[in-house]
Formats: sequence, structure tokens, C-alpha cells
Amino acid sequence: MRILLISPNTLVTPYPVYPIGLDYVAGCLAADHQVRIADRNALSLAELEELLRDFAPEVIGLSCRNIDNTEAGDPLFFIDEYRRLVLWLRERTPAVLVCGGSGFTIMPERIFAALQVDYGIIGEGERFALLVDALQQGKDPAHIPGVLSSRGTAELPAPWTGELARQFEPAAAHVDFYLRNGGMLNLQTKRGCSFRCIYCPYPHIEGKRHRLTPPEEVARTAMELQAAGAKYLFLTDSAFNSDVAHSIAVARAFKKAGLAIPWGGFFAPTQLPPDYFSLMADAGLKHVEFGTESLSATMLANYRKPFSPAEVVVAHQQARKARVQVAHYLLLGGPGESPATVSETLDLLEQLDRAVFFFFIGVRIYPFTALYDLALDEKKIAPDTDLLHPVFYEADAIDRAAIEAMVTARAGKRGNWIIGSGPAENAAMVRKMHERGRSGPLWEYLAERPSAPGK
Ligand code: B12
Ligand code: SF4
Repeated sequence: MRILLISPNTLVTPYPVYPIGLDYVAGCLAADHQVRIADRNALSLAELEELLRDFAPEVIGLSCRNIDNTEAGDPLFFIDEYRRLVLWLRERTPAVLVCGGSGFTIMPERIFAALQVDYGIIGEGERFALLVDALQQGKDPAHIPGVLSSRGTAELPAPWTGELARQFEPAAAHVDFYLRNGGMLNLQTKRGCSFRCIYCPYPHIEGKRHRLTPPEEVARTAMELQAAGAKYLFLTDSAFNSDVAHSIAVARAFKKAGLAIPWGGFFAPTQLPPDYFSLMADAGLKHVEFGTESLSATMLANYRKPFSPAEVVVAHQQARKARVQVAHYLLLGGPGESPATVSETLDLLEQLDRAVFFFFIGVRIYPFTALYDLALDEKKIAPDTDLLHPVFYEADAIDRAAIEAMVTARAGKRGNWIIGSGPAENAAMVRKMHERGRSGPLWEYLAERPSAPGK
């Protein structure tokens, strides 16, 4: 069959992201299908129209990565835009429309209803091949685990245990777009997160247990991306070090394979071996993005984070000593937040030298999380509350505006204290640097830009 996979995500904050999920969806399809990827970052609507005419897809897979930007103070919502794209496609092609992706998996029924596509695939896109085969054989795909249709509902299926085959096409037009704009390509080393932070949908999206890709295979893909021209790799794992031994094995495999380009990813600031970050840096690690969220012991416990404030400080110092760039993501306003806990966090942040701090103020309530159950118990939401448009948890002792005022006052003119993913000028500055040939996330340069924090 002729299959077109579309990434409709054109968000440029903090920078455009390579649609790696579609490489996996393409990789699961048998060789006798023809597959094309259309990335809206690299393809105008006119070009997409031409592709629809020339390629005449029979099935179109639409990736729904982002629902919204999860920024309470500067909200963006993407589902209406995806719905407009579905309508636009319906006018131009009789192809069967299928939606999937991480955003889709968080609220499948709701997004399926909003987009009015033919099928939805909850969870990993590897099941797309089963759906295509069923369509080809004239069978009803609605019986495949995780497949939603207008004829019935479905639940999140068990994590995929079959093969994970990424199909990376170095010559594809969208690959060229990312090579010319920052040189950053993506790499996944495992799926799943074994931690249980109360607000986090990642274990729901990727699974609660780790499924590890053998380190040599990860390194082989890294070398392939490097050979294709990548100047930087972002490891998309929920938390790269949530399996410490595997992360070390991957770093060693990078070094053994001779990977010469830098890389970065999300880390949890847990207790780690003393030489952990120097070993990582030796294998090319350049940027550490810590999912720290708070530096108040009360809040870390309330969020069920797997570390203490003291462990954050140690992990930070280890990373700085290894001369890697460090950013901390903060998530303020969850259950139990108060002026005192915010102050504790801000006080301790002052002691973390040379880092960039991204403050997300307001915790979005996602279904299938402990925060959802808590918000229900506390009657902050009802079972029929629509969560598609973001609903943020309201702490009893402090509201979001008061938290933002505290952060803004403390930040002063420091460019490294950034609210959300930052003002539009930050993304513009990163874009300019990318156009001039710099690569990577580049947030360390935002620290040098004296400005008022935030929007
Ligand atoms: C890494 C990451 C980032 C990195 C990306 C770096 C980079 N160079 O790519 C950074 C930090 C920059 C980032 C930024 C943002 N992110 Co982010 N990010 C992630 C994360 C952890 C992994 C995404 C990923 O690449 N996964 C690996 C690939 C292989 O998996 P996948 O894309 O999900 O694809 C699989 C399936 O979903 C499915 N699938 C995918 N597409 C399709 C299509 C079809 C047809 C089918 C059938 C299946 C299918 O099959 C694939 C294989 O199984 C996810 C959380 C998570 N664990 O999923 C959040 C996540 C995607 N991000 C999210 C958000 C909100 C954002 C930001 C808007 C935040 C912000 N305000 O800055 C920005 C947006 C950036 C942009 N330009 O789009 C949300 C989206 C949900 C929502 N509320 O909208 C997520 C889900 C986290 C969350 N809060 O729950 N992010
Ligand atoms: S460690 Fe990170 S990815 Fe894992 S549950 Fe906690 S917040 Fe989510």
C-alpha cells in the first residue's frame, strides 16, 4: 500500500524537533509497502498538496505529539490546527486517516472525537503495521489492541514486545531540514520510566518498565546519524539515567564506536556514581537537562520524586565538575506548594552555579496519573472535567500568579531564569544561531542574554 506519514508539528519553541516517532512507525511496515514522511516543518501546504497528487496515498498516518504547550501563562493549543489539517486532507484525498503519537495516547478518545479521523492507535506506533495489513486484507482493524474507531473504544495495550525497527532515511527532505537548522537529530536508547512522579504521563505513554535497546545497537544508530551529517544528538528517553547501568553502557558504546558529535538529554538528579558525569562527558555528553521540579523537600516528597534536595545539589556539582552544560526544569504549584516551599526552592537554586533554570508554573493534570486521582479526591476536578484544554492543579496555599511574582522578583535581570520555554526572542535567538551553523539546544547562550525573565 502507499502510506504517507505526516508530522503536523510546526512549533519552533524551544526549537523544531525531529519527528523520530515516525521513523519507528515507518520501520514497522513491511518492505512491500511504499512509505513517505511529510514533515510540515520542511514541507509547505502547496508541496503537501503536490505530494498527495503524485503519491496518492491510500493510508495517512498523522502524528499527534503535542496537544498544547503546557504553559499556563502563555498557552498554545494545537488540536484545532490538526483538525483543520484533517478537513483539508479530506477535501483532497480519499485515504484512510489514522492518528497516533504521545499526545494522542494521553487522551485518545477525546482527540479521536476532536479530529474525526478514521482510526486512532493508542500507545506505540508499531501496531500501525497490523492496522495497515488488516486494511489491505479487507479485515476490520478495530479488533487490534489499542485501535480506536467510530465503531468502538479501546484501551492502552500492553507495551510492544515485538521488534523496534527505526527506519532512518538520510536522503529524506525533512532530514535535510534539521541538518540545516541546528544539525540536531534524535536517538532513543530505551522505552519506559520506572519512576512514579505523581503528575507525569511518561510511564503511561512509554510503559512503566524499561525496555532497553542493546547499547551497541544504539551506538550503531548514533554513528549512522553522524554519517548522515548530524552535528548533535538529543536522546529522547524520558530520563536517560533511570537505568544507570544501561546509560553507562550506552556511553561506553558511543566511545568505542568512535562517536565524535556531542549529545544531551533528560536526566534525573538522583544519587549517581561519583564519576558518572565525567564518564558521560568523555563519551560526548554536552548538555544535561535535569527534571528537578523543586528544591523543597516537602514538594519533592509530594511529587514522589526519586531524589532529595541534597542529591540534586550533588548531581549538579558532579555535572558541572565534568564541564557539561546544566539546565534544571522546575515545576511549581503542585499539591502542598506554599510561599515557604517556593522560597526554599528559590533559595537553594541560588546555590546551583552556572545553570539555566526553566520554570513551569502550574502542573497540568493528565489522566492516568496519581495527580489526577488526587485532584478528583480534592474535588478540584470532576470525573467529567474535560482535560483536553489544559487544566492546571490549584495549590491551596498559593496561586500561580503569586508564584510567578516570587520567581520574577527573585530572577531580576538574570537571563538564565526563564519562565516556561521562554520568550519568543529566545527561540528567535536559537534559530539565528542554528542558521549560522551552531548546533544543539543552545540554551546555555540564553544565560548570557540579560533580560526580564519569562514571556
Ligand atoms: C524528548 C521530549 C522533548 C524534547 C525534544 C528534543 C528533541 N530534540 O526532540 C524537548 C525538551 C525539546 C521537548 C520540548 C517540548 N515538549 Co516534549 N517531550 C519529549 C518526550 C520525553 C519524548 C518524545 C520523543 O521523542 N519520544 C520518542 C519517540 C520514538 O516516541 P513518540 O514520538 O512518542 O512516537 C511513538 C508513539 O507515540 C507513536 N507515534 C508517534 N507518531 C505516530 C503517528 C502515528 C500515525 C501512529 C500510529 C503512532 C505514532 O509511535 C512511536 C513509536 O512507538 C515526550 C514524553 C514521552 N515520554 O513521550 C515529551 C512530550 C512529547 N513533550 C510535550 C510537550 C508539551 C513539549 C513542549 C510543548 C514543552 C514546551 N512548552 O516547551 C515542547 C515542544 C517542542 C516542539 N518543538 O514540538 C508533551 C506533549 C503532550 C502535550 N501536553 O501536548 C509530552 C508528551 C510530555 C508531556 N508533558 O506529557 N520535549
Ligand atoms: S523520572 Fe521523569 S519521566 Fe520518570 S516518572 Fe518522574 S518525571 Fe516522569
